[in-house]
Amino acid sequence: MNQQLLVPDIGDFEEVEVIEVLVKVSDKIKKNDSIVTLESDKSSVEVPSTYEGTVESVNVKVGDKVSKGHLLVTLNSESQPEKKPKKNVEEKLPIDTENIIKEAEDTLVLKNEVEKPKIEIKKKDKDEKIEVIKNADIDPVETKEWLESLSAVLEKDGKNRAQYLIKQLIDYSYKEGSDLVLSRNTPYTNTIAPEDEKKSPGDQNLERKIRALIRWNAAAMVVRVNKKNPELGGHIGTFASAATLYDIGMNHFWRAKNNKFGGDLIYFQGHSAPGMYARAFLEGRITPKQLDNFRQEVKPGGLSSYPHPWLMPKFWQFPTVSMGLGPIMSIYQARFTKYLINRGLLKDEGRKIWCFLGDGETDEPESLGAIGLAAREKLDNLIFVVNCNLQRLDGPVRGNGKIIQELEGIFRGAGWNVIKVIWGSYWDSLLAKDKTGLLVKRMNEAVDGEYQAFKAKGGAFVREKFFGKYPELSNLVSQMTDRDIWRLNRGGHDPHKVYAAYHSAMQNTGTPTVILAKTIKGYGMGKSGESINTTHQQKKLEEKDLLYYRDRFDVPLTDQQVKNVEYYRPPDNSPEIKYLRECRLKLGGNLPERSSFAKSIKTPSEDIFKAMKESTGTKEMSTTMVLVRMLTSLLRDKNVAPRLVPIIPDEARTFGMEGFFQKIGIYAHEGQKYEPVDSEQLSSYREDVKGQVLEEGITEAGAMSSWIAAGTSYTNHDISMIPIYIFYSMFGFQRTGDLAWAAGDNQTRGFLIGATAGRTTLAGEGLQHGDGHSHLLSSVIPNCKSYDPTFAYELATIFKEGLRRMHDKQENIFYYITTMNENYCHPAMPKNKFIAEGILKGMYLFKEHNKFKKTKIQLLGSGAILREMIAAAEILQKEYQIDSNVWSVTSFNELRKEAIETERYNLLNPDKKPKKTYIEKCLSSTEGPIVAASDYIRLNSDQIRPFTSKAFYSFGTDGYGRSDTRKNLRKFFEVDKEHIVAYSLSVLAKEQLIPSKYAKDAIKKYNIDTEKPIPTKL
Ligand SMILES: Cc1ncc(C[n+]2csc(CCOP(=O)(O)OP(=O)(O)O)c2C)c(N)n1
Ligand SMILES: [Mg+2]
Repeated sequence: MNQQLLVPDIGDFEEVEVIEVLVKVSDKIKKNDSIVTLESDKSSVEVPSTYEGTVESVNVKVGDKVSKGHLLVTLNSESQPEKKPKKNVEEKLPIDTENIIKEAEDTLVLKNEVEKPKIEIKKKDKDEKIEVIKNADIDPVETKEWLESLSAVLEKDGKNRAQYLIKQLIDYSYKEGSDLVLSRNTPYTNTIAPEDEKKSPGDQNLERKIRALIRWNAAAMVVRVNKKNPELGGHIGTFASAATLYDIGMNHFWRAKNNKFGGDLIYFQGHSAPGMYARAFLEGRITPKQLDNFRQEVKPGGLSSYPHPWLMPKFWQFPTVSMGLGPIMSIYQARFTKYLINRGLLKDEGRKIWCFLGDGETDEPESLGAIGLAAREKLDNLIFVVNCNLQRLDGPVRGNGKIIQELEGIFRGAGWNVIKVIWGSYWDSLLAKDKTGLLVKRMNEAVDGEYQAFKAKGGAFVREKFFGKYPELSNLVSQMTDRDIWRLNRGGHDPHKVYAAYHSAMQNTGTPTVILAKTIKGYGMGKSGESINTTHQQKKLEEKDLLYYRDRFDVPLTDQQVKNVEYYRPPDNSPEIKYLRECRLKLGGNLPERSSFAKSIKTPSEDIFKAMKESTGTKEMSTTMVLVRMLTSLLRDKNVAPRLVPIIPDEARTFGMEGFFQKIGIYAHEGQKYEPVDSEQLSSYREDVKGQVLEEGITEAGAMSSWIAAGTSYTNHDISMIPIYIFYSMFGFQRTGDLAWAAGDNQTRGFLIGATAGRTTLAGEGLQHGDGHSHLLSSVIPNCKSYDPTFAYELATIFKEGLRRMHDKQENIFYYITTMNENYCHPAMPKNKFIAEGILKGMYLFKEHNKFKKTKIQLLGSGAILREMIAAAEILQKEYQIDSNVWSVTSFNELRKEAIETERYNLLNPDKKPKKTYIEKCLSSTEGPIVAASDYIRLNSDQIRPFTSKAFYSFGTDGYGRSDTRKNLRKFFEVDKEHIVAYSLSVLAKEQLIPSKYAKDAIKKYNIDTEKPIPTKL
C-alpha cells in the first residue's frame, strides 16, 4: 500500500527550504527515520517518517521550498501511521496532584466526622502524668486532655497514626480559617528518637582514638606550617568541628570507586581539607614531608590549600572552597547521575552523592538556590550534611535566631527529608526525664548567640543561664556537677547520633536528605579557640593550648613531642591503623581519590562537517544556525550521538533548537504526564525519561553545574560525555564566572557556546544583553580556549578540533565559542592547506587586495566585524586605491597565549635565535599599519598589540550596549565599514603614507560626527 509522507505542522513557518534529502528511491526505512531536513531562517529540523516501508519516490530536492502538507516522499508500506497514544492522564497523575486530591477528599471525610463526632478519647491506663506548662496556655486542663489523647494514640497505634491525626487537625484548622504555618518546624530536638537509632557496628574505642589522631595531625600540620612561615595560613577550627561527621562517613558509609563499584561522590567542605590530609597520612597515602609542605604547592609534592583537582589531580575530585559552588554542583551531579542511569548509560548501583557545607555557607544563594530541583527530581541519591557550628568567619551565623530551625523550615518547605542531629547522647536521659516539656521549651527559646556562649564559658555558666531560667530545669540538673553539665554534648560530636543519622539518610527513598548537625567550632581547642568568634582564623596554637588539645583527646604524645608539634602515626600493625585500613578496605578503597578509566570518543569523520565547509551560496544563515545544523549532523554519528548533552537554560527557541525536543527529547525523570499543547507540531515539547536535552529552565548557575557534571563524567562515572551548554553570551562568564573558574579547576571537558553574541550583533536587546567582554573574561581561565568565528567553515573546524582534543585525545581543556544571530552568506572554506591551522591558531589571511601596489594596510577583523572589514577593504580598494590584507582573527586570546609563551622563551634564551610568534609569522613581512576590530571592547584586539612592531590601532565596542539596528549600533560604536574606511585612511595619514585629506573627505562623506563623545561616556 502506498503511503504519502507530507510536511507536518512546523509551527508558524511557510516556504521553508529543504537543505538535505536523507533518503533515496528503494531505501528501506523505519518509522521515525529522518527523511529530509528543513531549515527556516531560524532553525533546522529533521522530518521523521511516520511509516515503515520502501521509498517509491522522492518528491523534493535540496533547495525546494515547502510548507505544511507538501508531499515529500511516497512509500510502499504495510504499517499503520503512528497514532500518538492518548496519555492515560488518570493513570499517570503526578504524585503531588494525587496527594492534593487525597488531602482534599480526606478533609471532606473529616468534616463529616466532625459533624457527627464519634471520636473516643482513650485515657492512658498508666499513672504517668503529663504535666502542662502554664505560661502562654489559656486552658492548661484542655491542653492536658489533648496531649493525653495523643499519648494514647502513640502508645496504641504508633507514631505514624499520631502524625496522621495531627495532620488532619492541622488541615481542619486551615479549612476553618487558621492560616498559621504549623508544620514548618519541629521542636529543637533530634529527628531520630533514641530508641529508633541504628547502632553503629564499629569499635567505638578504636574509632575515638583514630579520630583523636586525625584531629591532632590536622592541627599539627597547620601549626607547623605557620611556625615555619606565618604567611601560609590554614584552618584548624572548621575541621575540629566536623571531625566526627567525616569520620563516621569514612569508617562506615562512603564507598570508594573500584572495579566492582562506581563509588560514592563526596564534596568535602573546602577549608576542612587539613582533616582529609591527616586521615590520608594515617592511611599511609601522604608522607610527613608532604604534610610539612601543606600550602606550598610551587614545588611538586606540596598539598593544596583546599580541594583543587587541578593541583592534586589524583586526590581531589571536587573544587568546593568558593562557598556555595559545592552545594549547587553536588545537586546537579546527583541529577546528572540519574540522567545517565535513566538514559541507560550507567548502571544503577545506588551510589550516593554527599555534600558537606558550612552553616554560614548556606547564606550563599547558590547553596540553597537549587534545593527545589533536588526535591522535584526526587534525588534520593543526594545527602547534604550542614555542619552547624553556629559560627562563620566573623561571628555567629544567626546570633539572634537558630540556623538549624531556619534551615529545617527551608529544606522541609522545599520537600527534603530533614534529619536534625542537635543533641548528643548525654542529653537523652535528661530529655526522657523532662515530663513537662520545659527542657524542650528552653531548647527552643535559647538563640544561637547564647548556645555559642554556653560552649565558650563552661558548665557553671550553662547551669545558671540555660537551666537556671526555670526552677524545674535547675532541679533537673541539681545532681549533676558543672563538669557533667559541660559534658552534655552536641549531636554532631556524638558518633552514635551521627551514625544513626547517616544510616537513616541512606535508607531514605524518594527525596534528598539534609542532615543538620549541631557542632562546636574549634571543638577541643580550649580557651584558644573553642566556640569563640576568632576561631575561624586560628592557625597558631600556644604550647599550653597544644597540651590541652593532647589531653582533651588523649593523644599519646609526650610533653616534649607536643612542644615539637610532632605528627603521630602509630605503626602499621597497630590496632588503630589496622582498623582504619580495614574500614576502608570494606568500603572498597580510599577517599578522596580521583581517577579515570573512560574510553575516548572517536572524532567523527570529515563527512559530518562537509556541509559546513561548502559555500551557502545565496542562502543567508547565522553561525548559531550553523551550529544547530552541525549538532544535527553529529547526532548521526554513532560514536558521538549518545554522548552529546545539549544543555539549554530556556532559550532553545531563541537559538532555533526546538527541533531537538522531538528528535532527542527533553530529559524528565518521570517522563511526560500530559499531552503537550503543541503535540501536533514537529517541534512539540517532548519530555522523556530517556530524553537527551537538559532543558534547565532559567538558571545559568544550574545549567553551568550540569555542564560541569557532564564534562567531568569521564572521571566521576568513567564515561566521557560531550556537554554543549548554549546560553546568551552575556549571561555566561559575566553571570557564572566563578563556576567557569571551578570548571577549569575541575578539568571539565566540553563546549560553552555564547550564542547571540556581540555588542552590535544582538541588535534590539540593549545594555544588559549586548556582550562586549566575554572573550576577555574567558581569556583568564588557563585551560579555556575561546574563539569568535565568522564563517561556517571556521566554526566547523574549531568544533571538530575541540572534539578531537577533548574527547579523543582526552586533553583537560574546554572551549568557549561565540556564535551570532546575524544572517549572512558563508563562503566555502578556502582550499589552502594552512587555513585550518590558522583558524585554530587564531588568524589566517582571508583575502588579499594587491591591485595598486602603492599603499597597503592590514585589516584584522574578528567575529561579526570581519564582514565590516571585508567590505571596508573593497571600498578602500575601489575608492582610494589602497591595497589591503584582510585577516580573519578567530581568536585574539589564542594569539596572545602563543605570543606570551614565545616571548618568554626568547627572553629566557637570550643567546639563542629568537623564535617568531605566530602573529609575527603572519604579519612581519607584510606592508602597512594594522587596523584591528571586533564586536568586543578594544582590549580584545589590544591583546596582540605588544607582539608586533608595526603601528597598531584597535577599534571595538567599548561602553554600555544599547538597542538599535545593527547598522546604527555599528555606526555608534564606530566599527561599521564606513568608520573602518575613515579610520584606516586616518591611520595611513598618521603613518605618513597618504595625505590626510583623504581621511578628512571620508569623515565628511560618511557623516561621521567628530564632536560625538566616545561611547564609553554615553
Ligand atoms: C564565595 C566565598 N566567599 C568567602 C569565602 C571566605 N570564607 C572562607 S570560610 C568562611 C566562613 C565559613 O563559615 P561556615 O560556612 O559557617 O563554615 P565553618 O568554617 O563554620 O564550618 C569564609 C567567609 C569563601 N571561601 N568563598
Ligand atoms: Mg559555620
